Amino acid sequence: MSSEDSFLGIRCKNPIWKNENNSVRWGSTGDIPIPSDFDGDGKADIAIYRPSNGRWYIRFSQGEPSYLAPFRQTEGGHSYYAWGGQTGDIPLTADFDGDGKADIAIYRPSNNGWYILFSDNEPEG
Ligand SMILES: [Ca+2]
Ligand SMILES: [Ca+2]
Repeated sequence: MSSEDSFLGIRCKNPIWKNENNSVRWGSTGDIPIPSDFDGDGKADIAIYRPSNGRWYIRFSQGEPSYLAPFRQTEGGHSYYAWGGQTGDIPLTADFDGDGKADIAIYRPSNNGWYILFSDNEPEG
């Protein structure tokens, strides 16, 4: 593939495919891919949710948004955000607060609960 090959049918000058297989390694067995635009730059960010430990691993297209920074944890050199993690939790993303940035959420079927990490929790000032 050339540097201008298409991604999902859209011509792009800077494709995300990086290695010799024209792919990016992001995730592991059992992970759920759930891309969304978390940083609000208009480009979807590669993200996976790991059901076994409730961790979200996100590769931002622009950079870590400030609303997620306080939730960042690191283990083994990998940054993640802990949200969910109970057996049966269903990860999902949507812009619930309408600020243009995807919000991280979990739906918990056992109690019909929605747990949403709103992106408009930006620090004041
Ligand atoms: Ca983005
Ligand atoms: Ca939002």
